[in-house]
Amino acid sequence: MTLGDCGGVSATINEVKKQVRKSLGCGMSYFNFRNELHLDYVQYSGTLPLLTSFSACVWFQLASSTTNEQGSILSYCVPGAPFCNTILVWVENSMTMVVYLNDHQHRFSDVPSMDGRSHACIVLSSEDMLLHFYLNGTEQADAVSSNHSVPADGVLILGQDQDGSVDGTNPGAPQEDADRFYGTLEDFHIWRRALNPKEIRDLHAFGCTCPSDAIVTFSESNTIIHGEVVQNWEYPCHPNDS
Ligand SMILES: [Ca+2]
Repeated sequence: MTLGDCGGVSATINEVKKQVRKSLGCGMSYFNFRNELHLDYVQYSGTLPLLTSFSACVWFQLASSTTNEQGSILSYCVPGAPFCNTILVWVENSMTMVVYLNDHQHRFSDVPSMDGRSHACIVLSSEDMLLHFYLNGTEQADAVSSNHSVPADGVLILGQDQDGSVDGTNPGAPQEDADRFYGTLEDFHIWRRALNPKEIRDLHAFGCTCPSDAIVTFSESNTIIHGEVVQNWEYPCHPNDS
């Protein structure tokens, strides 16, 4: 077998893996935020509908840092909204995740360490009016959410917040290095409903199987890379192997 053949076989295997994964409902994406700069972030070019329930899930790994580990996993800015972090999922440190929803802060602290490769889901449910935080397949905490309506047509970004756009007139314009995410994000998805506990357990346990009705899945065609974020669209299936 020649080297060229090896490359061909490898490409075919990757294509098969891609197709298998797609058939299981899991688009694959991998982003490595290597720099601690506001210039590095990932933007979704698609649009989102009005959300009264949603689930946002991602695998993440914080890069080791001598200073701190804080940073924005995702932000969603609706033009005209005050402070323009209509949704913000923020790692404060390896034991604390903070979620802003319509500018209301929900703090989930004293959770098991998020130092290793971890799987997080933020679930807003219009049935119980709660915001739920799951880590590695298990619900850690919930919080009462007073405002359950997330407006449509915002700007979705991974790796930075958007409160640099104070009045929402310039969404998608991160400005602060301190708010960057430093590490890797894999397989980010949003569903327009509250996933049930078993679905989230399975997401964590079987990394390649996803409920097929996600409304946001990053792909090469809907992703705008800013700065030097490394992207990989053929990242292998990674179930709970950290
Ligand atoms: Ca900011």
